[in-house]
Amino acid sequence: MTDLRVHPDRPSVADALLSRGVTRRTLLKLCAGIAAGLALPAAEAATIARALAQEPRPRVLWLALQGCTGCTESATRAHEPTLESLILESLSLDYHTTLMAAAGDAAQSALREGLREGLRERSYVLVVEGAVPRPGGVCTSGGEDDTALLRRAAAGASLTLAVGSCAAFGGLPAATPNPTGARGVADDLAAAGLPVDRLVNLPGCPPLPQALAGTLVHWLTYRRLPALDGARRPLAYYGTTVHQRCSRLAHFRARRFARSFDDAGARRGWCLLKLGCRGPSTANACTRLGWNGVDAYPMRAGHGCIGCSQPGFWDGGGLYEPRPPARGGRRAQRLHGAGAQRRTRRQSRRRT
Ligand code: FSX
Ligand code: SF4
Ligand code: F3S
Repeated sequence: MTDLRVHPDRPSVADALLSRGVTRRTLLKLCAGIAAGLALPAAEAATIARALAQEPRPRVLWLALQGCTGCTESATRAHEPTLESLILESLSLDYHTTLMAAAGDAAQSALREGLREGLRERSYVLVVEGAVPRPGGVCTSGGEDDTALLRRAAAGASLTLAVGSCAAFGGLPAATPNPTGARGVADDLAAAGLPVDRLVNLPGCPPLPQALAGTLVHWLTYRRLPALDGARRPLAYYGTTVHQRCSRLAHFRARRFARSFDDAGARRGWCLLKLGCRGPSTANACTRLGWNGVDAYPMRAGHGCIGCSQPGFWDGGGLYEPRPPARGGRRAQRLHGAGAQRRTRRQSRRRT
């Protein structure tokens, strides 16, 4: 039986959840859900529960660079919290410009303190939301150049999560003509000669909250990164395309395509490929895990996938025009086919 005692001096994620009224039964169910989301064997749910109960809450510094804050909104689900959002709220969120009560000097000193301690012990998780501008004061926080701040923060982090397509690949801020020289965190760190071996990309505009919570819990439990693809995305969440589990897949196979959003085919749930759907070239788990705690995703709501989690998202143009797979699309299909998903399971079994 997993020990979920409360540790008053050294609260764990489980302590924080229990003190918010989450029951032990719900917590164990959450661990089972996270293990499934991570494509781990079911028995790993108990290992995850133990880690959540025993490890102190990880300290998190969350930098908001060039983004729309949709990533934070989605992760915290402010109007109706999900279990994943509760996990995120139970972390020790030492710095987050949108969510923290402190402002001005108090906020900046929390950041400085977090960085000082982190650099000493490499004891915090850095979450980056939004694209990185070119260095030189394009964007500043508390008088410091945001790009310099990011590089300093990444140097002391035990894990860096680039959350959202902007942080992962540049996203909308990097769209032509890209006036701020925006790019993803990995590209910026590499350009500065800094290592990216502790970085995980979680693209999506916004990303699935399950991918963020699951990756954090994986790190908390095993103290290592989950299996990643060539774009540093966890294979567990980005190992298949959204097309492979789409509710309209049978129509795609039967070549039944809607030709407009209000024709008879659209009303019957036919495939949206001819209306611009990019599902076949988009690696993400929307159709496997669903949004907002239910089996919801764009194609279920009558709209094609716009490829929001792919590199180069936005510059692909005409969202409603049928077109060949996005840049990297074919490669993504190779990388993220069913074989990749099987590889993830095999690797996970080997490591656990
Ligand atoms: Fe980007 Fe996050 Fe899209 Fe917005 O800040 S991934 S624009 S949902 O919110 O960075
Ligand atoms: Fe694939 Fe899009 Fe058609 Fe769904 S609607 S089956 S994701 S092409
Ligand atoms: Fe984005 Fe496509 Fe999922 S648009 S939310 S990756 S279905």
